[in-house]
Amino acid sequence: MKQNTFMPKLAGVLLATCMLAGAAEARGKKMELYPVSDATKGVYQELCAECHGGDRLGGIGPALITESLTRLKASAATSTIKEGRVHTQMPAFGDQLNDQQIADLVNMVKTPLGAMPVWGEKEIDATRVFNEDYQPVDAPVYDSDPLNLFVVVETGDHYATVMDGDTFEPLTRFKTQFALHGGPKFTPDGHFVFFMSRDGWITKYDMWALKVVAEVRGGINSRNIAISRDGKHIALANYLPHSLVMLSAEDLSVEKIFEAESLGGDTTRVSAVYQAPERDSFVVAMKDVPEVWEVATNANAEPEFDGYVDAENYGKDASKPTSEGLFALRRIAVDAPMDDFFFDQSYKHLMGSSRDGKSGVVVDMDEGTTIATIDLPGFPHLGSGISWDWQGKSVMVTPHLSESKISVIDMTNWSVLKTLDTAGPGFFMRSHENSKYAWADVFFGPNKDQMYVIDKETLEIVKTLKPLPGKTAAHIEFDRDGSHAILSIWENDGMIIIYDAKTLEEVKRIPMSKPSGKYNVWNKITFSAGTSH
Ligand code: DHE
Repeated sequence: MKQNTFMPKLAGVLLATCMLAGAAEARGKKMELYPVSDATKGVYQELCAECHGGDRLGGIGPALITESLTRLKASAATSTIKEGRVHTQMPAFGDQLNDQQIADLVNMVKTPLGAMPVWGEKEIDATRVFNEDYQPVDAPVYDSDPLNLFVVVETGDHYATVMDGDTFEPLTRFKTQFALHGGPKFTPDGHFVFFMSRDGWITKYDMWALKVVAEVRGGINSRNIAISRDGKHIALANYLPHSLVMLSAEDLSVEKIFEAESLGGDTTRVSAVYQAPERDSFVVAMKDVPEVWEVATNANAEPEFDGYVDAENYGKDASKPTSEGLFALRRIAVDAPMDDFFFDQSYKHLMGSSRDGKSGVVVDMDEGTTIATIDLPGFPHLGSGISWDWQGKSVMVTPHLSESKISVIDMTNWSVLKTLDTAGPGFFMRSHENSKYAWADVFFGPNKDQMYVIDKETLEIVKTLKPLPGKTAAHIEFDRDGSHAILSIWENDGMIIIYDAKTLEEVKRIPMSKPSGKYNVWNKITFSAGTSH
C-alpha cells in the first residue's frame, strides 16, 4: 500500500480533540500577529505536531489553521494550551511551557498558512490506492457467522481486530490509518466495511476476504462517514475543507463534492453525516450555519424529492432540492446550528443539541420545522442516545458530556421523563432489542472505571460494574442476539471484557490496545435501536 504521507508520527502525547468546540460564541477582536520564530516552530513540532499534524492540517486533533479558528478567542486558545480541554483528550501544557511560549503558539496557530489548502477531486483522486494483495472472494474465508462478526477499533496502536461474535475468538488483526474515529459503516450485506480517520482517510475493507481493498484521503480534517441505503455511496463530512464528499463505495472515486455553504453563502464546517434508511437519504449536520441538509441517495428521486418540500419556514423555496435525482439537496432551516444528532427509528424526527450544550432541538424531517426544544443542560451526547419502548411509549435515553446524569426523554411529547444521577459525565450508551438492560459508562472523572446497568423497565440503575479499578471502562456493544455485552477497558494495555447480558457475569477477557469502539455487523446493518447509527 502507498504510504500515508500526512500521517503524523505516533506519540505519547494524548490527542487534542476539540480546540474548535465552543468557538461559535468566541467571536472576538482580530489579534495582532507577529512573525513566528524558529523556536516556536520547534515547540510546535515537539508538542503539537503529533496530534495536529506537522503542517497544522490536522491529524488525531483538529487542524490548527486560522481559517478553522476564526471564532476562537486568543484567551480561549491560551487556556486550552495551558490547562488542556475538559471532556476531550487535549492535555495541559502549563507545566512545560511559560506564558510567552504559549502566547507564541497561539500567535502561530492564528497566523494564516498562506493559502487555504485545496482538497478537491484531483487531490482526492491522487491519493486513491488499491491493495495489490487483495483478491475478491465469493464467500467468507472463515466458518464464523459473517453477520455476527465484530470489528474492534484499537486506537492504542492503530489496529483493528475482526472477532467472531459466537466464540469471541479474533479472526484477524490489521493496521489501520492513524486515529480512526466514529463508527465504521457496513454495506447492507455486511460484506464490506468503511473506516474513517480524523485526517480524512477512508479505508474499504472486505469482511469476507479479511483484506483491505482500497484507501483514499477524502478530506484534511474529517468528522465521520455514512453509507447510503443501497450501499453504493459513501458520504464524508469534513471540517477541512468545508465540504461534504460523495464517493463511490465500489472504487472510492469522487462522485460529487458539495462545498458547504449556507443558502446565504456563508461557508461552514460539516459536523457529521448520517444515513436515514427510511428516507433513503443522508442527513447532514452543519457546524456554523443554521441549516440541516438532506441529500437524496435514490437515483430516481423526483424533482420534488418525494414529499420533502417545505418552503414555508424558509422562504423562497429554500428547502426545495437544488437538483433532481441522486444527491438532490434539500436544506432545512433551524434557529441555530445544531450538533450531534439522534434520530427516532422512523427517521421522521431528528434531535440535535444546541451549540451551547443547554438544549435538544427536535426537527420534524417531513415538515422541515422545529417542533420542540428540550431543556437539557450539560451537553447531552445525543449521538450516543438510544431508544426503547417503555410502558407503551418510546423513550430516548442520553448521557451528558459535562454533567453527571443520564436523561430519559419521552418521545411522544419530547419532555424529560426522568433524570438518573451518575458518578460522572458519560460518553456512550448501548442496549439490544433482546436485552432488558441498557449500559452506560462514566467516561470522565475519578469514577471512569464504572459502568452502569440500567433496567429498561424500571428506568433505574440496577448494577454498577467496576471491572478494573482505576481503568476507564467505556463503550458497550452487544452480539447479534443480544446475549452478550462487550465492554472496553480504554487503556493502551487494555482489553475487551465479554459479559453474559442476562446474568451480568464475566465470560471472557481479551487483551487489546485501547479498544475504543466495537461494532457488530448485524446490529449495525439492521439499525438496531440499541446502538448508535
Ligand atoms: Fe466521537 C462517534 C463526534 C470525541 C470516540 N463521534 C462519533 C460520531 C460523531 C462524533 C459525530 C458519530 C460518528 C458515526 O458513527 O458516524 N467525537 C465527536 C465530537 O464532536 C467529539 C466530542 C470531539 C471531537 O474531537 O470530535 C468526539 N469521540 C471523541 C473522543 O474523544 C473519543 C472518545 C476518542 C476518539 O477516538 O476520538 C471518541 N466517537 C468515538 C467513538 C465513536 C464516536 C468510539 C463511535 C461510537 C459508536 O459506537 O458508534
